[in-house]
Amino acid sequence: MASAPSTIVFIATLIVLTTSISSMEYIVGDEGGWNLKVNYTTWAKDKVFFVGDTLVFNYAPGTHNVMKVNGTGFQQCIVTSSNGTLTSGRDVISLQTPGRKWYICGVLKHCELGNMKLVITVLPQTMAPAPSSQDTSASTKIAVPTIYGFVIALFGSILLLVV
Ligand SMILES: *[C@@H]1O[C@H](CO)[C@@H](O)[C@H](O)[C@H]1NC(C)=O
Ligand SMILES: *[C@@H]1O[C@H](CO)[C@@H](O)[C@H](O)[C@H]1NC(C)=O
Ligand SMILES: *[C@@H]1O[C@H](CO)[C@@H](O)[C@H](O)[C@H]1NC(C)=O
Ligand SMILES: [Cu+2]
Repeated sequence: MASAPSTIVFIATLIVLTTSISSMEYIVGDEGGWNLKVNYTTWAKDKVFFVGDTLVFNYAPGTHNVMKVNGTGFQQCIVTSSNGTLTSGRDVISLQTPGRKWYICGVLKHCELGNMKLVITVLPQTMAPAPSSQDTSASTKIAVPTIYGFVIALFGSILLLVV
């Protein structure tokens, strides 16, 4: 009888710990992978990325690649030297710093004509609101307080159980 509440507290604590510590692995484009005909604006729209998360780009090796570029390179689809280009077909990118990140496919005109380009905003690992920046999208502004509120709510329910 007495063990039931403590079990719930234990599970709730585990949930809190895993939601704040665990990192997410995102398959870019989901089943569509890194390919032509996938809208990566739509794919990224409702996702919130944090430092420690990883991106996985899946594609048939040789058909595409992954290049990290800056904002200008993203806008204008500038294909730079092959240094730093990922070509394995299962390219894993660890998001290690907060801020805007831009990726394009450097094969032929896939970026310009096929829209093979991905831009995301990576938030700091702490649940604190992101530092003010002009290009923080509306969805991240909403999503951060939501996660924050979720964690607060969990802590609240633990307190209720303990008392
Ligand atoms: C991708 O989807 C967005 C809306 O999520 C839309 O604004 C944009 O035009 C689409 N891009 C293409 C190339 O269809
Ligand atoms: C963006 O990258 C290009 C190379 O692709 C470089 O020439 C340019 O100076 C960079 N711009 C900024 C603002 O870093
Ligand atoms: C970058 O490319 C040059 C030649 O294009 C090569 O000599 C150099 O080793 C490459 N650097 C890395 C880190 O791959
Ligand atoms: Cu491509």
